[in-house]
Amino acid sequence: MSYTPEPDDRFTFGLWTVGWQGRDPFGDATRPEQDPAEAVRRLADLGAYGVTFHDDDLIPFDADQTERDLRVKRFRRALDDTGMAVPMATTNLFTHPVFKDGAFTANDRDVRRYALRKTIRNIDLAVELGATTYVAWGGREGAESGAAKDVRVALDRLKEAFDLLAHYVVSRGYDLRFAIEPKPNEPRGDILLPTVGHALAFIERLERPDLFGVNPEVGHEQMAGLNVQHGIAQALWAGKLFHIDLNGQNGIKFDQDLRFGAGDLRQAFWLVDLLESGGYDGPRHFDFKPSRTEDAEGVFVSAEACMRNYLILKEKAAAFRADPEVRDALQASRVDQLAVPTLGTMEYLHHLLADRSAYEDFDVRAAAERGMAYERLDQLALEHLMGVRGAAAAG
Ligand SMILES: [Mn+2]
Repeated sequence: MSYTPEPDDRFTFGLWTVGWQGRDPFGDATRPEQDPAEAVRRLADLGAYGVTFHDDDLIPFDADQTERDLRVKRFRRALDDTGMAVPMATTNLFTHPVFKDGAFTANDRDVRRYALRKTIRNIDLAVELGATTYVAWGGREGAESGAAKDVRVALDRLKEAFDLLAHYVVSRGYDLRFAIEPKPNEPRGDILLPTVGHALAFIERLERPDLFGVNPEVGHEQMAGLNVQHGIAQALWAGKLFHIDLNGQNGIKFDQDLRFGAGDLRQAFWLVDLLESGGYDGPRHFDFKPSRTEDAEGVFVSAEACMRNYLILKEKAAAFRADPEVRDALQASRVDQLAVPTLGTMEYLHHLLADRSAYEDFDVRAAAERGMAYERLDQLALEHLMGVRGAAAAG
């Protein structure tokens, strides 16, 4: 296998990823500004399927209508020339100082009204360009101190904003769903809806929960010390994995946004295994920051590596699943037995209560003595990942 991406692999990149100039809290930009149309062409050459954007990635915040039209036209021409898609778009509600206390949950009401209008304006453009998913990352929706934000009231305002946006999309007849992106902190000290679990619970309180899912980011879950595979499995289980942000992170520290495959490689392996077998059919979207040590060419080396690493892990996961020894190990660990309902068909609670073999006559000691044989199973996975097994199984 050559690990060369093709549009059918559905790899997408945010314009802000390869376009990141390397500005961080301690240093200036290390790379020149990038033309979005050029980014589209370069990514298409590498075999990507599409790009995604924040309004401000494409059109400068203070552009007038003429400049706006010109920029959109240039971008659209690049899309048409390359056949690249725009499956998702989002709003920048965090860079401009007006959003320093948040957007939909800013204490200032006029800021909240402005944020809604800015979002709706970009929803129109997103739909025009063919997007069917609209991501909402509330990086500034949070606080640094306890008295600054009444969180219950802030959640009322967040619900109000999402209910209004859903109403807008339905009233315009748009084929567009929202994907809420959780993050525990950064840039705010603490951000609202910090994990996939918080977001899933919030969605059920909205007027149109069917229009809302999640956009988990690998690194954001790992910043909270969580198992990203577990979070994404629960989103899939809830039918809410509308989109995904793939990148890399090394444990609980600042948001590293490493290329996919860097950081926690074992979690990346299990994540690809899950995405490829768990019924996710959306884009494989990369949201990373090419290290600011790289020049304009290094950015695309990094982008290409994201796709390559995904394809390598996809092959490794398939080889793991096809390995006869793994199948034996899975059986020895009784992994298949978890799929058997705990009560039989036509068995009810009163049967369980009357079943002496379930309790009175149950050999607790013997059951406690059974080993689960997970170490052998996990070692097989690790050996596939390390490349010392699997050539035969894959070939
Ligand atoms: Mn991130």
